Amino acid sequence: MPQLNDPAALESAVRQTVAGTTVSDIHTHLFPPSHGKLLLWGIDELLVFHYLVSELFTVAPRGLTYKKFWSLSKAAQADLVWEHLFVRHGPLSESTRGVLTTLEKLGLDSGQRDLSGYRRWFAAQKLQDYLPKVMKLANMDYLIMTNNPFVAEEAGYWKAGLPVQAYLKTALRIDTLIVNWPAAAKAMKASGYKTTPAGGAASFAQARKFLAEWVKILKPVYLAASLPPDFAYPSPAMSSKVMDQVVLPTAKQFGLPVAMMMGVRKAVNPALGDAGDGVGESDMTALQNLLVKHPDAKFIATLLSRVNQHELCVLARKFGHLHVEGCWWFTNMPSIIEEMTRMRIELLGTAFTAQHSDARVLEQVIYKWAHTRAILADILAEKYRDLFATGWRPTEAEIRRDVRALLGGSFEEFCKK
Ligand code: FIX
Ligand code: ZN
Repeated sequence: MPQLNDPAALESAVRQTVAGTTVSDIHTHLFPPSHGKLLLWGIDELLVFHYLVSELFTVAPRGLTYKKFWSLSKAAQADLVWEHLFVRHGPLSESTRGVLTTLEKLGLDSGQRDLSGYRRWFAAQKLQDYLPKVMKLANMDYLIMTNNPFVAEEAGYWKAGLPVQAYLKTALRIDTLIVNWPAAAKAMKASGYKTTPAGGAASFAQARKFLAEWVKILKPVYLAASLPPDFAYPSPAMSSKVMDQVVLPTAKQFGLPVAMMMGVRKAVNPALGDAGDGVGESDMTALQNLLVKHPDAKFIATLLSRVNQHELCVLARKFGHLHVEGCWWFTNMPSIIEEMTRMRIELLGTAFTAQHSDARVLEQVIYKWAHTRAILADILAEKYRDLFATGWRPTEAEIRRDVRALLGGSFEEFCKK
């Protein structure tokens, strides 16, 4: 493959490659269509996505209490979001713009502002054809779900052994086990495991048995847990014991990475429901200590606070068994994606995963990837321009290799390590 010797040809190759490279979406909250209402899709779900609910309450009239809002039908909630965040105020936020990008990519004219027309269009979609259509629009080869055995409804669907598309992969979500052992012990006991709220060797052995059962059912790509900013390791807390005696032995036994999603302040405003979580700067020594103590494990990390991002990159330079991924949640905003992605390329080259969608509603993968691709294209055009200035001449194949690395390739290499 010839080297690219002309800056303009180089830039166009970079932009075309970012636009055309298949993405593997390694963190979502989507579900198989066979798991019923768990899979959220359609315009009303897009409008009542919890990011937009919290934004609604930044402008809603005082008379709209949380209680009143939650008593409304989903369509009535969506009407309020549309009225206040799109009609009465410019849809300039990332979440409002995302809904409009999604409509545009689906071939609907957001300029018409025709919510009832959009509703009719979505109502006419048949999920078995629509799901692959959305995957294709986002140019995704597979996505990884979030599968929580401590949510009875989810567990029930998995135990029923319903059909699941091969391109819907799983992640075994174990927050409860780590941050709320008594609740986890109670739930496992209800499933027949001899676990006690006090924990201890026998209980932890039963919890390992529980996880092994779910590894067999889900065949997960990784184990995952979101953790509070003050998660400490090692510590006298039960969470530290569970990491050492349940989570890490299971991860090593099955060769599964442990995804540490750090920095969530759960339910800072409980009245907002899923929209009520906040963010806090994490103590990164917890992750550092895990890396030092468990060189034979693999850790994936995404941090919720913008403040932690530089330290995370430096940690990933020190430990090859740490893989940095995604601009998570409150960092999944263009200005922060730009800053984080530049920093990560400058510190880690292509040895990280640039993004995940974190989609809770199916069609969000369309806008989240469209928006990220636009940012990534600008950054990489500049980075390859800088490379060109050194006299280095990349080939188109090398550009394809590097872009794919950032969009799932490095993650797959890391998982195979
Ligand atoms: O813990 C998580 O996986 C978070 O991404 C979610 O809890 C959060 O509500 C979300 O969907 C953010 O985008
Ligand atoms: Zn998530």
